[in-house]
Amino acid sequence: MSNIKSERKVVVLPLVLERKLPALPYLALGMLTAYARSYKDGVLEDLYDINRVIVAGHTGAPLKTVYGKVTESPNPVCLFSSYVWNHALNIKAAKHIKAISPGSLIVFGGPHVPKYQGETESFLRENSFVDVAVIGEGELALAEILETLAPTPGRKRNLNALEGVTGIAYRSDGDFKRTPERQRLTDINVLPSPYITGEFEPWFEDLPSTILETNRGCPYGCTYCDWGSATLSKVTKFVPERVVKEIEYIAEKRSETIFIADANFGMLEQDIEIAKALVDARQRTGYPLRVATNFAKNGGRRLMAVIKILHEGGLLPTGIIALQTTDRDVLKAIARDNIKTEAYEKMMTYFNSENIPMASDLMVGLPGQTVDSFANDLQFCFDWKVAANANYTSMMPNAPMAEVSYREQYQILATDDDMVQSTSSFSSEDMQTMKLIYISYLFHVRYGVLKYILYFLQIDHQVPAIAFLRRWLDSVLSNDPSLTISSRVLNEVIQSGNYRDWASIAWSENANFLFENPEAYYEEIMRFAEREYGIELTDPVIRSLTQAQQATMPRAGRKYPYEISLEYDIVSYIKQIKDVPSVDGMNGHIRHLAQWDEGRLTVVADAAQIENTVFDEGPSHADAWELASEIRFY
Ligand code: B12
Ligand code: SF4
Repeated sequence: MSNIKSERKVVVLPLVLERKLPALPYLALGMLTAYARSYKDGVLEDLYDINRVIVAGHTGAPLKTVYGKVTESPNPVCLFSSYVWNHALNIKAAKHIKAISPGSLIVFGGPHVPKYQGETESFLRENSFVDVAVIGEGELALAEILETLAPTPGRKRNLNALEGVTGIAYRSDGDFKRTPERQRLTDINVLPSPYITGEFEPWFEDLPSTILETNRGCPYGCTYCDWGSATLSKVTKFVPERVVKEIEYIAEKRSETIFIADANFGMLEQDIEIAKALVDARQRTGYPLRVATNFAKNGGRRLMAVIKILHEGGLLPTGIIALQTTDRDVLKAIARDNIKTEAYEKMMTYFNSENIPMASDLMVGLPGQTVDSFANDLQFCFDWKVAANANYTSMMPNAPMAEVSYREQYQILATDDDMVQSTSSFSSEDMQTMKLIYISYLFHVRYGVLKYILYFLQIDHQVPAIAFLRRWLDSVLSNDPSLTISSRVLNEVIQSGNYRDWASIAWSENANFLFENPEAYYEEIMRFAEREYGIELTDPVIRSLTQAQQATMPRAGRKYPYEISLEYDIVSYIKQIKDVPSVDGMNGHIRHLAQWDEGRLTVVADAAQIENTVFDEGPSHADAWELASEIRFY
């Protein structure tokens, strides 16, 4: 039956479906289609019409356009790349596609496709419209799938033919088949760059952020990590010439942020060359504006060089340290005890000497964790002047943490949306307490509402900041009558936002009572400190702290630059803190606030920050609620 229909190539549709996201999970699909085109000198292009990556949803074409493409192509191959944030959307769309095009071949891949024995089968059983699930690295697997299922005139696709393709699971005669595990590529340079080959060409311009892959693999094997087969493995690298070309392409397309996908950027010698290429691109084209990545965890020479190059080139406003926790028992439980906290300390000391503000990721909900260990992690970040950014632990399907034996060992219970709720070391009530401590930290330290007062209390009066916040929380929760403003702060500002899952806080006019008169709150806080810790603060000290602290907060109607005179020179006082990598134990080596002469403080702000005191952004590593001044250090 050699009619027109049989001569038509089968259409391959790589679909990126998105809601309202700052970035798109597009890179994987581009890697797949670029390789499929080049496979065996283009043999697949004779058989298939491989589309460029299609974006649909919020910023792309409406979903119905995609569905239209599906129905106008006989038996298309639809590719879905699944991550935790788009999996549900992919599933919904795939189900619809199968309904309107029963002859379509639905192929799922990506880190959210479960790899564990039994789980992959359940995934296929629950989602009867998925034909093939690819586990792990996908380029070769997809090319082989397409080759094996090459359209034959007059014959229906026969999935049984897929038994020779490793690393997949598929539906076969009403049952499921799983083929042996696929070994990762030893030389990833056989993979063409999807940027250079134009896989994203129709829409790739002015993207807020772009992903750059310079190597694959990670020598560590943290149990919560869902990087599937890439962890605990040898690192394979792309040659720098290729990466440099990609950087040039991305910069020409004016992408603001380049997110380097490596697990440990700064670990390899070639990373220095890549960092220089990024700075060079910025100088020539004005882009990217910044670089974000997971830095190497060894604190080594190459890492320092990379940080210096990126920072001096204006690309690294904040150094990010993937701390997660400093607790030895927790590190052991999550198999991360081969990453030493001392190496982080080395890194932070370096960041400090280069004057680069620091942020760190922490995790809430790890096995082995307790309320105290989490509080210690926050205290560690406070001491090292690092803005802590806590993420709640979720059970990613391919993380070692999802294995039944591990879950049993640590008695891990998760919510319906896979967020860890309790383990053998903490109860679900403890989890709520950790969230509350974190969100109080976020408001008072990260956003700066009490930041300088807390540093002062810790350094001049040995009141550890996180212990103070915990005592404040306990007292407010037990209705301490002296904490009337604090009670409103906790109930009407801190707890009013959506802090349940993603540790975010936002406020609007509901916080006016506080920001119209922060002085009253500071007075209450300092009286509370005096009473609880038996310390005495003089009026000039209270006045200097209050004035400096409130000056760094936005205030509606104020003119900038805003300059104030202070009874004590707080700028010189804080400079001492700025100069040391960690404030831990600096009490004996500091000139206390009350020992300084008079001083001045100048605060600057842009127009947007002076309009009101509403804060409606979720936290990121570089959020900036506190205004810029000589005292700000993160
Ligand atoms: C860039 C990145 C981000 C960026 C942008 C993400 C985006 N929207 O594109 C940002 C910083 C926003 C981000 C945020 C988060 N991320 Co992230 N991120 C990454 C990172 C570093 C790179 C992703 C990438 O493009 N890799 C390169 C591609 C080529 O590799 P790949 O994705 O693995 O794809 C290969 C295979 O999986 C397979 N494959 C993939 N799709 C398909 C499809 C088909 C049809 C086939 C056949 C094969 C296939 O073949 C590909 C090529 O070999 C990965 C880690 C990593 N290096 O992969 C984490 C990763 C994807 N992120 C992860 C997580 C958990 C998050 C967060 C939830 C973290 C947090 N706690 O806040 C957030 C949530 C984001 C959100 N929007 O809600 C997890 C995802 C786990 C999961 N099950 O989905 C990863 C794997 C990290 C990890 N180690 O756990 N992330
Ligand atoms: S969390 Fe980071 S260091 Fe740990 S295994 Fe995953 S990629 Fe590697």
